[in-house]
Amino acid sequence: MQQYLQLCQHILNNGHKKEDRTGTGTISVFGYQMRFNLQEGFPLVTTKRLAFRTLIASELLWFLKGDTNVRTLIAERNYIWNEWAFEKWVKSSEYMGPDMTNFGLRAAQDEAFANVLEEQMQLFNERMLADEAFAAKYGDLGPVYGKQWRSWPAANGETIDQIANVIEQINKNPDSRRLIVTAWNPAEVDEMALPPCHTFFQFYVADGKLSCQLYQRSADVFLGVPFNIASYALLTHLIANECGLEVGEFVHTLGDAHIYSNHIEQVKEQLTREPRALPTLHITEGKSIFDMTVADIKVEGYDPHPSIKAPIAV
Ligand code: UFP
Repeated sequence: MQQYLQLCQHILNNGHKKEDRTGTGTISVFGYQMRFNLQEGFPLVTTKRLAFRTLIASELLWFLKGDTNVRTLIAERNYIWNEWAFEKWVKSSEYMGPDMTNFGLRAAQDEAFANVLEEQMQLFNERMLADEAFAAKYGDLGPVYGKQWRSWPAANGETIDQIANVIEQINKNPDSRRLIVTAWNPAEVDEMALPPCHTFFQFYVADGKLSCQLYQRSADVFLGVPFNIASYALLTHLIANECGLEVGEFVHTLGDAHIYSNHIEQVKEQLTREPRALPTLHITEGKSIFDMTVADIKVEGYDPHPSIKAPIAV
C-alpha cells in the first residue's frame, strides 16, 4: 500500500490550498493514478483499520442490488451514507428536534454539539428501522449509484442494467473496448443526495485476467479513498468470479484528490506507520453476483494498525 501513502505525501508536498463546497478547506491536486496488482494481495489499507465487511462489502452489494435506500445499510449497521439521508430529514418541515444547520462542520468544532448530533442520529437510525413510511420518505437517496448501475433510465422509457450488460459483454466479447459502466448521469445529477464520486469505470481482459479502471472525480484521500480502493478491488474480484476469470489490476485514476484541513494531522500520523502484509480475499465461488451476501465475502490475514478517527465533511 506504499502507493496510497505516496499519494498522501504527494498532496502534502504539492497540494494547492482550495476552498470547497463543505466549507472545511482542503489541499488538493488534480489528476493522479495508482495501480494495484490484485494478484499480490487484497489492497485493504493496513496503516489504519478499515471495517471491511460492515462498511465496504455491504455498501458494494447494496449498489449491486440496485438499492438506493439507506435503510438496508442501517440494518447491517453500516452508517456510511447516513449523513445524507439525515440531512434530508433535519431540513424537512417535519423535523422538530434541535437545530442541525451545518451539522457536519459544527460537530467537528464543538464536542457538545457532536453529542447532540449523535443522539439525533441514533433516533433517526431507530426510526428508519421501525417505521417503513419514514424510511421510504427520508431514507431514499435519489437516483444514486444503485439506480444508475442497474436501472439507468433510457430515453425510450425503459431502463438499462449496466452491470448485467457489462458481465454479458465480458463473457461474449472480452476484447471489447466498450466495457463501461457510468454512474454520472447528467440528467439526474441534481436529484442525487451526493453526485457520484466514483463516476465511471471500465473493464479490460487480457491473459485470462480481468482488470478494472475507475475514474473518481473527487477523492477525500484520508477518509474516502481507502474505502474506494477496497470497494473497486472487491468489485473486480466479484465480476471476475462471475465471469470465470482471474483478477488482474485495479487502476485508480483520481480527479480532484484532496486532504481536508481537519485531516492533516491524521494523515501525518498515518505516514509514520509501516505498511503490513496485505490480506487475501475469499468469495463463495459459483454463486451469482446478484445473490451474494456479506457472509460470502471474507478477508483473511488482515492485521492493520489501529483506526484513526476523523470528521467527515458533508
Ligand atoms: N467522497 C470520496 N469517496 C466516496 C464518496 C465521497 O472520496 O466514495 F462518496 C468524498 C469526496 C469529496 C466529497 O470530499 O466526498 C464529495 O464532495 P463533492 O461532491 O463536493 O466533490
